[in-house]
Amino acid sequence: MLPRSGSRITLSRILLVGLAITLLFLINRSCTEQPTTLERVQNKGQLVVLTRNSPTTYYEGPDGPTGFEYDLAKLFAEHLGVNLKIVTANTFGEVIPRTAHGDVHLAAAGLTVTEERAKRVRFGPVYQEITQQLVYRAGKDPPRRIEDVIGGTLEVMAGSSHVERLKALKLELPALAWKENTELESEELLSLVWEKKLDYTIADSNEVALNQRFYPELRVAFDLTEPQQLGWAIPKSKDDTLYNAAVDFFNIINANGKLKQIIERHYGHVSEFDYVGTRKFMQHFNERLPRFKAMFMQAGVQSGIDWRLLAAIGYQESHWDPRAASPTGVRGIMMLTRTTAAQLGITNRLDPDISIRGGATYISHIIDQIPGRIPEPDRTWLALAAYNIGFGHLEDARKIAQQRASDPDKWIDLKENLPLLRQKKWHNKTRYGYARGNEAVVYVENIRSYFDLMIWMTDPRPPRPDSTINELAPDIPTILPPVL
Ligand code: BLG
Repeated sequence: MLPRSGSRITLSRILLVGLAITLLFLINRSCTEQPTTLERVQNKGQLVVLTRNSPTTYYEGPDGPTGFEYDLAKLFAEHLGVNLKIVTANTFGEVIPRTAHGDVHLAAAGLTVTEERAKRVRFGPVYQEITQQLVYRAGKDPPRRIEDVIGGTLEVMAGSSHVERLKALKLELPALAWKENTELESEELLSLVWEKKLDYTIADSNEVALNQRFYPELRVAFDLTEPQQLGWAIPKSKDDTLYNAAVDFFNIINANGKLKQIIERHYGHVSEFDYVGTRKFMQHFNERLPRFKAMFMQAGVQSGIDWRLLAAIGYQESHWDPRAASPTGVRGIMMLTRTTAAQLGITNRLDPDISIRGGATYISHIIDQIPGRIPEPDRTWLALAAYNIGFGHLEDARKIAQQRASDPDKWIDLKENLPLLRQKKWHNKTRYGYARGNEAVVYVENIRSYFDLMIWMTDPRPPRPDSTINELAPDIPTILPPVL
């Protein structure tokens, strides 16, 4: 008997083990049949990216949506062969929780990689280095150390890496106090400092640099951190597919120079800018431009060029002074040379309307001469350099670029090569010879900055929400419904 019951037990054991194996096999099969995150993105044809609406990330530009993070995310979507769907966070504090919750595929929002955040999300490759900066308004005693801000008002974005930094500083300096604003973006906090409604704020160096052009009296007291890195945040998961695709993508755009180009597009003209110049620009915008605005708009319609770009050229040329004249006989609001004026059939260069229309026609002719394969905005930056230095010299600089194995179709590369037209070693080999190529670079970079300012001053900006200050910002804001 015993042996028989023993064999029954063995049999049922075998059956059980067999059943378990079958079950495991089925579970495993159903697991492997689940599409990966990357497959889901590709099947749906859509990459959903969370960002912030700010000048360093994503905003509506003159030609549609733009911004550093937007351009980067758009390129990633193209790399994956899918469309980009942008979702904007209402508050900065939402970004990490919504990403961690898996509401979106990734967040590209100017996020500093921090230890705290890395506990909740997975960071992709880093792409930009920033420092956190303490900002005040000129006219106040500049704080020299963090202790100096005690007693003043200091406000930072809730949920930001700036809060993390302040918390660390507070361990050493218990009297340090600040308010965490759940409503306002960095840009808006910077504007409050500028409006003297706030003594100090903390912002990332890239944000400060961009905003100093709009709020020229903003000053950096000191850096609060060593250089930190920005990276995309990806929901944590065992599935590595999207993360790996992002790693591949950054390897590619690092190697082919695309990342450098996007950085140049958004920040290239910023560091050169002179803040006294911005102040003057704003004064002239109010006092001088109104007389010529309709003329620029009309010329814009006729030439198909954004009137604000034409106004930016006019400002760089003459500070909107219709009687401007150079010692070599270049004249008028758009500073046409005698030869250019003759080519355009213009006899009175001092008439602002005639000068503006002439300048607009001339620049649109140059844009048409730039090889068709060169896309915007480089096309316009190259044309502007030619407006100033002459098409022949621009071509010379492009040939030099080619000889030096840099790209003659990219403004970022021409910026390096135009100044060589001053050096004998280079210009004696060119067709048109010596030219002040370095001035043409400053010329174009200034126009880029004036154009940004024109857009900023003329676009109706969304009303700023009331400064709702939350002393104890909740760590995790309410999770919004997922958008995936
Ligand atoms: C530009 C002309 C180009 C010309 C270059 O000079 O003027 N642009 C216009 O007239 C709009 O046509 O190119 S060329 O035709 O191929 O020779 C080079 O000659 C004007 C520049 C010169 C500059 N501002 C527009 O940017 C200027 O005012 N220079 C003053 C020099 S100085 O202070 O008198 O020495």
